[in-house]
Amino acid sequence: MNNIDPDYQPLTTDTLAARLGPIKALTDLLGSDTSNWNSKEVGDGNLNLVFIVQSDQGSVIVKQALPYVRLVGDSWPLPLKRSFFEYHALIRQAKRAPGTVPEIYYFNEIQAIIVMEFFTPHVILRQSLMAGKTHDGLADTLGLYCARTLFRGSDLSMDTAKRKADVALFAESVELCDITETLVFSDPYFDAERNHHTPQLDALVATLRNDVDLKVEAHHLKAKFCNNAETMLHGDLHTGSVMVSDTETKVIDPEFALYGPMGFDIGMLLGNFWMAYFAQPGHAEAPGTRADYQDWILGVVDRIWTVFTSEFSRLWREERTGILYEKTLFEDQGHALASEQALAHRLNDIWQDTLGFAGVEIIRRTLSLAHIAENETIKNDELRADCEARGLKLGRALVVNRARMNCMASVTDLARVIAVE
Ligand code: SR1
Ligand code: MG
Repeated sequence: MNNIDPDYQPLTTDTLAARLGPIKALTDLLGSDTSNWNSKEVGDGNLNLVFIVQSDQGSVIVKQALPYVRLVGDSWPLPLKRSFFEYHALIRQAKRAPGTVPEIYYFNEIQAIIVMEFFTPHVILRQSLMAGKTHDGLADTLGLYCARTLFRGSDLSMDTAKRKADVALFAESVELCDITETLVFSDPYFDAERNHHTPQLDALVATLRNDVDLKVEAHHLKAKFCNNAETMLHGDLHTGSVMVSDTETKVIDPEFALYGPMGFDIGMLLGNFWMAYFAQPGHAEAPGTRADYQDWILGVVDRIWTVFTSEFSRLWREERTGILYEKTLFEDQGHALASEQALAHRLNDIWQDTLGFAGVEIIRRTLSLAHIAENETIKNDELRADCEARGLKLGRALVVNRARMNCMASVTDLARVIAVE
């Protein structure tokens, strides 16, 4: 269903200033002389229009949803209401993890427009990972962001009535949820119409599609994604949803926000770092020159998990006010140990989910519709297939063996072995 309001009009660089000029929030930032506004369309994602609008007074991002999937065209309609879910996710994330998401200046539901803070000189993390750049503080910010948004959006923290209302609100995001259910958890495992892959991977793809253990585990993960409304997720937390400068890390684009299992966001994030790790030979200045950088990526992954668990544990001990594992039944009854035991169990569940969701993310970014620039920009087909095959090997191991991998070091070691074999 895609009911488009008759007043909806996509913006263009020619019409933007005239259409947004009357809005006070924008004139406050850019000045009222719209002839001085300069707009550039920079959207390179799969779905939306994105404009940078600058004047000599300031700059903003104007993001507008299109009524279809930009990656595919108008043959695949998509509701404009995703802009509403992105807006609601951003205002919640701003409260739960202050300083990590763009400030919103203006929202128009009918036009599906969000005007928000322009991060400059930041770039999309995925581009930086291809260029071999390091960023101080990246892992810490991402680990804190995950712990704070996931904990504070759950029944560990939220007022139960508000949380139930929120679950109902985001449950309306049916079409975007369906994209994830289909593209991440189903399409990769059969010859779906929208799939594509590097031809040199034909034999490996056929093997994976006949791999019963993999299919069963991928579907256990799909059941968890569909049935476990544990917290408000970003829903699309890959390295294209992170912006970085030398000193700052920001998280953008939560239009796929929904209630789901905590491990989904962290898993997608780590899966994208592991794919960037395996893609480095495709971006190396000369063979073998990215080894130190690959180590840096694995260090980032390790640190994200360490910071996540440490902050999640702190929140558990200091901020647990929701209906789950109530302090009155644990610490206040003199059962501090029970509280720590429950925390350890929860973290272990999140860890196993994280590995599994990382694995399905790696597999879908190689076999399904939406791939990643780290691999797509490797011009040499053999080299690209080689990088992708290594990722797939790790992805399969994460999905199938996640219950037997009990620490990050075991995953890091496995990634290192796969990278050189
Ligand atoms: C049709 S949309 C394809 C992918 O792009 C988005 O960023 C999500 O990752 C989605 O799965
Ligand atoms: Mg996006």
